[in-house]
Amino acid sequence: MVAFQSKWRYLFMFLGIQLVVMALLSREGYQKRVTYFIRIFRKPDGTGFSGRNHTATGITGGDVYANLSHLSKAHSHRDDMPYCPKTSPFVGGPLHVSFPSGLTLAEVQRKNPLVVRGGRYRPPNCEARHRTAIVIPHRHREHHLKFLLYYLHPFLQRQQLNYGIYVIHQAGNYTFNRAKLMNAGFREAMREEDWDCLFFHDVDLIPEDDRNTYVCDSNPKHAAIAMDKFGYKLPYKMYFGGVSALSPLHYLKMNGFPNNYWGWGGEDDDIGVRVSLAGMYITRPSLKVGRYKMIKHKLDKGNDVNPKRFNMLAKTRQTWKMDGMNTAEYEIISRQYLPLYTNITVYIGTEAGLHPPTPPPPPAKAAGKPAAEVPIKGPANPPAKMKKGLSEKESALNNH
Ligand code: BGN
Repeated sequence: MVAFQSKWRYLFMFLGIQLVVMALLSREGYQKRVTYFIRIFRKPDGTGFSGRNHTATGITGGDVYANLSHLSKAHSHRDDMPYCPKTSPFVGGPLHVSFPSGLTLAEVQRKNPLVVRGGRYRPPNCEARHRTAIVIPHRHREHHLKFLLYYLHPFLQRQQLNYGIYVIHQAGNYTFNRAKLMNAGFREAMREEDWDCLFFHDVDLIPEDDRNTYVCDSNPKHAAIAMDKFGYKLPYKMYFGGVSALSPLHYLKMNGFPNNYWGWGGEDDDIGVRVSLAGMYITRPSLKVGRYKMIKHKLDKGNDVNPKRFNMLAKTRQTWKMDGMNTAEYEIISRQYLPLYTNITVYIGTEAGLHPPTPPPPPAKAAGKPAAEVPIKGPANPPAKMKKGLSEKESALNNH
């Protein structure tokens, strides 16, 4: 009898240990199942804050404007306000993103009453811990810009940032140059404010999770790690396109971005290579958080695929110190402080330079016949020209 009892005891002990081991081995799945059951039995939380939509199929994402309305103008910004919490209470996770027809900029403005002239915002009842500038290279994409502004303003407000949005518009019809526009954007944004972080943002990418915080890391950050068009994963390991974040120091350390990639492709890879050549590395949010939806569109006019990109990329190691922020030349055509963003229109020249010497007109054949008209390359009345070389502020930062 005694022998029988101890046999059972051993058997139960053995089964118990097996259960514990199994639970430990399948910890992740085990936790998921437990959370799932807890969720079924839990009442909906009374805070009502999250604004997330739960459906039978799972989370479809919350309204990006949920619970922002109680931040009212009544709280005017004071100097003695406490710092905002390290993690914003408005951040909740996945966001619902769709592109309904009929959206107007007036509607975006109405939904963002605390955004002031030039697309600036500060949290009304606490001192922001971070100052972030968003730099958006742009031409002929007003339709996309409207959607980006609709989502980006409340997204940044959820993160309690002090922020400003800069749209850098390329003047004229010459081939688009994304990276050079960003060099201009960096300089013009820093001229206005001591931003501690700059987000270089494609106009057609909408963030889908507000835990993707628009603040800088200790190394350059690639934020658009999971885009819908690439099946929500990185297309290749070194990809640095879409949305990236650099502090002013990071930016100057790698001599900014290249100025000579005209047309589509390669400039983002060059920027990625510069990061490592300058002794830094790329950081990324998790795949779950760095999610973006792309607004579908055809390849733009004036942004043909750049056939020189392969050769140029092969030479980045030799060229990065000679071409970048220290050689960025452009002219400001206009600067408008619009209600939802600062619109800076820049003339960035052509592959031949800002104002390449024009060949002398062919001699007139017959006496008295007027010489052929020479096409004007730059703006008729060139305003504020940005000369080559770093500005005083940039040199100071770079020697820091
Ligand atoms: C890559 C492009 C990137 C682009 C991604 C995603 C090049 C250089 C080839 C050596 N790079 O192929 O610029 O962002 O695709 O579309 O073309």
